[in-house]
Amino acid sequence: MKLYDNAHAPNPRRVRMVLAEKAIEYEREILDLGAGDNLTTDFCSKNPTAKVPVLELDDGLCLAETGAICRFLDESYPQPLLYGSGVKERAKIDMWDHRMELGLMIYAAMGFQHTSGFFKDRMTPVEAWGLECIKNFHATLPVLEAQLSNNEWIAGDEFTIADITAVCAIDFARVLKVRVGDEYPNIQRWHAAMKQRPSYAA
Ligand SMILES: N[C@@H](CCC(=O)N[C@@H](CS)C(=O)NCC(=O)O)C(=O)O
Repeated sequence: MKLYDNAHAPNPRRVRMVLAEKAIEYEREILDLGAGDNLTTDFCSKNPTAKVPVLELDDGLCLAETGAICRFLDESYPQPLLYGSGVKERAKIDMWDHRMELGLMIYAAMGFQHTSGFFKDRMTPVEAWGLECIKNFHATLPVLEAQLSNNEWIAGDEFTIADITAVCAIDFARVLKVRVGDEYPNIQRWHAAMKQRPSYAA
């Protein structure tokens, strides 16, 4: 399988971390997003929304949307299981993964796109919206802090996909000068644990 990737973007990193957790071998093609490598006809035939990541399987099927790719990998390579087992556990993991995606990842991405102008050749940045997104990102941190004050990992006792989604969003938010300060000791404790995992370097 082949991953269409970018080293700085947070969503492809989620997929790389899942691949690393499961020790899956894959080919990698790095796209320069600033130069518009993702806007070519060839790449858009793999993903009509012109975004990375895309995972191209050996039979030619191209999967896009990070959550769909990660779930596909989890079901195809269940060791270690990142989306849980059993109806309730899976729902709880999904709930936290969605909270991390909607409350951190999307706001970090929108904050970046609308305040940096990095993609102004292909979108209209609205700075006020970008600043609002950064505010909303900050508003999710107390929710995460409370959860981690009672749980080792975001969805409970086990490391899951929600931890991967959250760490990719939080690390990416550094570009917005967002730091997880001392008012969030449990997020700091969790982040230090994330750094210990070999997949963190993916
Ligand atoms: N909903 C998509 C979002 C993917 C996405 O926003 N990818 C960004 C990098 S993290 C991208 O390719 N941006 C290039 C562009 O907007 O031109 C997913 O979950 O995979």
